Amino acid sequence: MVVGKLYMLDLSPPARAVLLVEKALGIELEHIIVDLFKSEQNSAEYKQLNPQHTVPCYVDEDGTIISDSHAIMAYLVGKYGKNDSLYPKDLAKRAVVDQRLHFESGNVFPTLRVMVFPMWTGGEKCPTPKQIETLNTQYDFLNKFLSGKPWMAGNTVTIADFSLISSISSLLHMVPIDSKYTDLLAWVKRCEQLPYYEANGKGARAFKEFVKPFLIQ
Ligand SMILES: N[C@@H](CCC(=O)N[C@@H](CS)C(=O)NCC(=O)O)C(=O)O
Repeated sequence: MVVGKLYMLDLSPPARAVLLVEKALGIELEHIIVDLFKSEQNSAEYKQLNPQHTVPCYVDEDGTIISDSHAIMAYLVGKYGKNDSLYPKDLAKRAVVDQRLHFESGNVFPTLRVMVFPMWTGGEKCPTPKQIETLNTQYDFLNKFLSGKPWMAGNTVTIADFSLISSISSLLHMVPIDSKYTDLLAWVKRCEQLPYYEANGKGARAFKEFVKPFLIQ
């Protein structure tokens, strides 16, 4: 049974994070493609749903409208999860997940956006030395967040992993992860082995092809 509508595009990392939650929860969402190449996100109709004109945006069966992947993921787990393991109710555990989510939202995704937006709109090449430096600092933080644990917030997979793998599996095609970040590289492989990983994998491969012509060799 379809429980809501997801406005999305496979190429978009935050949209893919929600696709991972959909599969992990075993729910079904109606996928409505918003073609960013045709600027469909700027239509009056879409801006009515999401004035920020970004994907993903979610419309629940009860009419609730939510934009921003992090908010959508938390909502879906709260409403449709059989338990709270993907987004724990325990305050201390939740705070760790939230910190990782905010790190994605405030640090990692903006790094991706700064590289992709000029490429998208003006055909600019990337990554610049500064962008490489910024991203390596973020890889370093993520490696430290893991510090030997299997998942970003500890021993259990959470929505923090879905959020971060959606952007990291895209960024690593622009700035490869150095072999010294062993925990981070092992985490990427672990994510790829999730039974529902293809929800992100398909779009991540499309992203790789999209950025290829714009990479500074
Ligand atoms: N923090 C937001 C980022 C959403 C976002 O910026 N999406 C991009 C695609 S990856 C977009 O829709 N850009 C179109 C625009 O800004 O007009 C989220 O997690 O949902």
